[in-house]
Amino acid sequence: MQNDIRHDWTRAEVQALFDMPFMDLMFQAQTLHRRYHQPNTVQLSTLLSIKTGACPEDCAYCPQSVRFETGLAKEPLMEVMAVVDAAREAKANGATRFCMGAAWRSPKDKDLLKVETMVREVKSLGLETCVTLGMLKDHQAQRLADAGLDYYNHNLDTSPEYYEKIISTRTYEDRLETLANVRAAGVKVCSGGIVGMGEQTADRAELLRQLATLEVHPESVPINDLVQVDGTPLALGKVTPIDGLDFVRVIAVARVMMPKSSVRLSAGRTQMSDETQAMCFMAGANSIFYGDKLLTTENPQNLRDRALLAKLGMQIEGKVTTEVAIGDREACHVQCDHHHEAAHEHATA
Ligand code: SAM
Ligand code: DTB
Ligand code: SF4
Repeated sequence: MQNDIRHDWTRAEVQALFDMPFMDLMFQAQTLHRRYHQPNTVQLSTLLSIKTGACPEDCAYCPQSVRFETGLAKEPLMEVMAVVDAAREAKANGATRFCMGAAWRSPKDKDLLKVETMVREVKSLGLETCVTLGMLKDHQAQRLADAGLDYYNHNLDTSPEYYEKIISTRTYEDRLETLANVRAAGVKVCSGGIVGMGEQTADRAELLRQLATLEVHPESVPINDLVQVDGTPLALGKVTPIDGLDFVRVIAVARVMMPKSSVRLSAGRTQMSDETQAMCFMAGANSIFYGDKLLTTENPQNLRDRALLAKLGMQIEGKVTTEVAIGDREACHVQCDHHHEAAHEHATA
C-alpha cells in the first residue's frame, strides 16, 4: 500500500510507536511484515573481518579501536584467496550474502584495489557481496559499484545527540555523506545501529527516524545489541544492557517505519534467549548474521541457529535454489515461480 512507505516521520510519531501497548505494536509490525515479506523465511549473511584492529577512531563500543586495550590481535588486510576460501565455506553453510569488514576510518585508494578483487571473486561464487570500510568518497563508492558490489554497510549507530557521547573522531554529517555517496553510486545501502549503549528510548526513536527519513530507505537495516567488550568504555558494568522486550520493540518499530527493508537481528544474539530471538522474528526481523564469529566477537554456533530455525519452522532464503540438483531444475522453476507469485501477492495486497 502506498501509505506504508513514508519518509516524513516526525519525532512525536516515532515516540508514539514506542509507547504503544506491546501487543498492538507487534500486531502492526507483523501485519506489515506479512504484506512485504515471506513471514517464515530468514536470510543468512556471514561476516569476515578482512582487516582487524588498530583503527584510529574512538567508537566507544568497538574492540578494534587503537585507543582501547582489548587484547585483540591486529591483522593487516587479508589476501584475496583466504577471503575467497572463507566465502566458499559461508556459502556451503547456507549463507547468501558475504560481508567483509575492515577496521578503517576510511579506505586508501590503493587498499580499494584489493577489496575490488575480493568483491569480484566472492560475487563469482554466486554470493551477494557487502563491505564495510568506513567513510567513502564519491569516487571510491563508484569504484566499488563498478566492481559489482551489492551492499555497503555504514551504520548511523544512534541518534545525532547521543552520537557525540560515543564517538568524537567523526561527525553524524560525515556518516550521512557516505550514505549519500553510496546511494548515488547505485550500491544498495545497509545502515542501522546499536542499542544497549545507555541511550534513551528517544535516541532509539531518532536513530530509526534518521534512517526512515532518508530519500530512499536503506535496503538493509541491521539492529545490533551492544556486545560489551572488556577494555572498551562500554564494557560490562559501564552501561545497563537493554531489556529484551525493549530490544524487540526496536525491531518492531523499524519494521513499521521501513516495511520493505530487510531488518537484520545483528550482533548480540549469543546472549539472547531463543524466545527473545523468536519475538524479534515475529516483530519483523528477517535476516541474521550466521557463522561462529561476527567480526571479532562470538556469534551463536551454526548448530544452535539451525536448531532454532528448525524449532520455528523457518526456511532459509535462497536454500531452495542452492540445494536443487541439476536434474531438478524444472521443479525448481515451478517452486521459484510459486515463491515469486506469493511475494507479489503480499506486495500488492
Ligand atoms: N570501520 C568501519 C565503520 O565503523 O564504519 C566498518 C567496521 S565497524 C566494526 C562496523 C559496525 O560494527 C559499526 O558501525 C558498529 O555498528 C558495529 N559494532 C562494532 N562494535 C560493536 C559492538 N561491540 N557491538 C555491536 N555492534 C558493534
Ligand atoms: C553491523 O551492523 N554489525 C556487524 C556488521 N554490521 C559489520 C558488525 C558487528 C560487530 C560486533 C563486534 C565485533 O564482532 O567486533
Ligand atoms: Fe574503527 Fe569502525 Fe571500530 Fe569505529 S566501529 S573503531 S571506525 S572499526
